[in-house]
Amino acid sequence: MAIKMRKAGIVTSVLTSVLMLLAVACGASSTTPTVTPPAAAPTQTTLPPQTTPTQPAQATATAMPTAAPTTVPEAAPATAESTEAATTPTQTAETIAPQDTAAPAPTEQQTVEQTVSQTVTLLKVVDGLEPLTYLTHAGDGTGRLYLVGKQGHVLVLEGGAVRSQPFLDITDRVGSSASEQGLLSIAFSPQYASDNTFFVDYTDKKGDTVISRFTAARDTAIADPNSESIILTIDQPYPNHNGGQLQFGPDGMLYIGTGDGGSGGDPQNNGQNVNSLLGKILRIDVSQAGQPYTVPASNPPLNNSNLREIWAYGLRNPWRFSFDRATGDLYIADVGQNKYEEIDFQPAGSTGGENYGWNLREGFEPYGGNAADESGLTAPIYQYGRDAGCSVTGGYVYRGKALPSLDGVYLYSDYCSGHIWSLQRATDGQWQNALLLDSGLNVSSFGEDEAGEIYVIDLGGAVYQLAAE
Ligand SMILES: [Ca+2]
Ligand SMILES: [Ca+2]
Repeated sequence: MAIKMRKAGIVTSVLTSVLMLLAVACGASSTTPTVTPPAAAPTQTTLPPQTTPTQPAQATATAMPTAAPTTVPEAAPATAESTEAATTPTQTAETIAPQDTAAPAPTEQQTVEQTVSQTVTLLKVVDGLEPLTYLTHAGDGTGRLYLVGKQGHVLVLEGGAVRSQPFLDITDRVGSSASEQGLLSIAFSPQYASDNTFFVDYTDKKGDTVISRFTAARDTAIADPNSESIILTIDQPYPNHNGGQLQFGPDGMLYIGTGDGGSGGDPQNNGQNVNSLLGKILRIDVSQAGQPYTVPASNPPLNNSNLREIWAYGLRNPWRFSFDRATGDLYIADVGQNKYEEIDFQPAGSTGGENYGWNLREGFEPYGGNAADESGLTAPIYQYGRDAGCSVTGGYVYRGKALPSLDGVYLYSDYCSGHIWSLQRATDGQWQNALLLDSGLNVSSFGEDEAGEIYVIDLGGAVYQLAAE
């Protein structure tokens, strides 16, 4: 009943978002909308026109102290992906597709599913907001939650209500016209209590990726939009696949997810190109004042690439990734092309350099006529097909207190199907996947509060908390 009520409450916002989205992280393709956009969503309107890219800008990266974003040719050709369709959320039951031999099909998932599904529900925290892409906390003991709005606001959720004054408003520089563009995530410095610093990842008015440092007044939770110091820009050849996740690792380094730049099939081969920052997880040190960032000497050398920021590669659009706060393990949810959504894994203690396969492989399968050779590639720990969704939304390993049965379980969802799943490694080392619940939402992201409780973000502008039933 609770879920039914929630669905009714978000109909309008879902309709609004369905038009522009296709899946925030997806890669999902341009399909003619089947519903009419409410007039009140002027900035979230059109899907990219289906034109064929002509001269995509070369993806390059520049480290800049304080300057304005680099300029690129007015471009951003539209996406050209073909077979992914924008669909309204479906409620199809999960069927676990057989995995390849690298990850044998779980054998006890039914048991896990029953145990978990009886204990978990979603409680609505707030709705009716602008399109949301992320939620996080500042680690400062205040209990405040920060809601990231696609158009360039960061809102403060305090005492169960959203404050009228935003934490940050950078709508003047965020470009969010395409479904995967906008303010995509923020991350507070691990030393926020002393350095008042946080970082943002957005696409600018030209569609290029900008990663910036800002400062805030911590007591009032108000950030100065003029405090922006751009630390990294990445030219984007296409509007989609912009990555967008920032996370500080347990090592204090800032990890950045970048998409392959976009279009479909990675036409520039950025994922496998260690001389491009696209299609990667980057790892940089932003702890030193007075310079944009430094590259940790411990980053892996990759074929003598000069781009030492690269930590891992072969990714398509790692829209969301996170670290297990207890173990330091890294979970990367990489949005698939036409067939498979996948969860990638990097154990704590990794020295980096993993090649997650794109665009040689999609999930466990060869892609684009490539040979089946898996040598040197890191396979996913799990994949699912179009019967279960169309755009994976990575979450977190649960380490809160409210749901002890989920301790150590990785939670994730799919933007299109709204299913929320659990994934955990059994004592025999095999990964077990189970359907936790059907949210009925367009899950754009998960978020954690300081205590490790988990929130589910609907792109339509609502936040739910995962709770015991
Ligand atoms: Ca792009
Ligand atoms: Ca892969």
